[in-house]
Amino acid sequence: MLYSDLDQLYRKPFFSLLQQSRAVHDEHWTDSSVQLCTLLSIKTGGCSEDCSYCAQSARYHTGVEAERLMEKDEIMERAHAAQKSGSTRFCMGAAWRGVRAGTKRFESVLEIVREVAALDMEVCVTLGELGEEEAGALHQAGVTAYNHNIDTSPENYPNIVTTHSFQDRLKTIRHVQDAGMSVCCGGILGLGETVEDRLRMLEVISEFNPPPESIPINALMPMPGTPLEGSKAVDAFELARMIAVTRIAVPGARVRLSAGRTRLTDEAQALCFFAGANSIFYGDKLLTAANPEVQHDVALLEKLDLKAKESNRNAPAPSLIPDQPLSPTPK
Ligand code: SAM
Ligand code: DTB
Ligand code: SF4
Repeated sequence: MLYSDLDQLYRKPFFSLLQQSRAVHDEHWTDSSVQLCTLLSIKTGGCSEDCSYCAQSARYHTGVEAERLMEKDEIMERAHAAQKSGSTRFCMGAAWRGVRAGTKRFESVLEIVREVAALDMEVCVTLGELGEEEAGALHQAGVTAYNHNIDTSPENYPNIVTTHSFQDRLKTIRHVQDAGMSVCCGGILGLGETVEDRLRMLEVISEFNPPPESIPINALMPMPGTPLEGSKAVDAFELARMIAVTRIAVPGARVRLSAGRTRLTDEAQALCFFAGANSIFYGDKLLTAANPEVQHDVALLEKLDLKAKESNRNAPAPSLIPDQPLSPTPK
């Protein structure tokens, strides 16, 4: 969707915007289900990159220690536990700039993916930059979706990260699409960006062809020791507005109310679900930061008459929209 259209939507009176996004939501999503995704940091800290929001960058003194890749047995224990608690998607994150085929580390990840995939959960990984070969191998091993966020507008990106570029992010996303995996791509609110930046970010994501399967909207968790530790909390109404515009711009995507829910009231979360959010991270921890307790989320979903989405490993990735250019474009 064009920036001017997104801007027009964003500036609508709050209730008209929510009414419109709710109508779009009801048209595309008939079963009021919420996707429950459990995150696990399989390789924590010590990252070479300088993303200024991230507790795992080696450049900042955040108290997060650099760890080795977690053992497969421990990961499987966590995956079983996630499944038992009702989660249907298991998302493994690694604090790496990227991965390379032929390395021991990549081979270990492929082995882990094969085992998790056998549990019949949707498998998502977020490992940083990928080339064509790595994307194909991950797909082959059983990854259903790859998370790679663009985080903010192309214009603001260099203010947030200097060790890789916005174009690098788009290239990886292209490789994920070419390999036939679903793309999970979103961003963060609260990095000091303008509303224009937020909508530019959404303009880029909403023009992806094939479209993203899921769009995580994170509210910054200000991590001690990072350059953004003192950032102001994201306003819940601005968050709901952004979710509503995202729902209208990409009706078929799961819009995930992601990091930052511990700082939202139940009522604010309900507003975000009404606006069109239909996915959450579920489990007491994100990667290094806190998330609401499972019991609390179960009770909240029950109060709102929302049910958990079933796992569907066999759902195809979103298809190309005919007569529209590929996006991101091949480089
Ligand atoms: N290293 C990989 C990468 O950068 O793509 C994967 C892990 S990285 C932690 C995944 C995403 O988590 C980031 O792109 C960002 O959107 C989100 N994230 C990281 N730290 C955050 C924070 N403090 N608050 C909110 N979101 C955060
Ligand atoms: C996404 O968009 N948010 C998740 C997931 N994708 C990998 C990560 C949130 C991280 C929050 C900060 C932390 O736990 O360190
Ligand atoms: Fe590394 Fe990812 Fe954190 Fe950036 S967001 S510092 S690439 S783990």
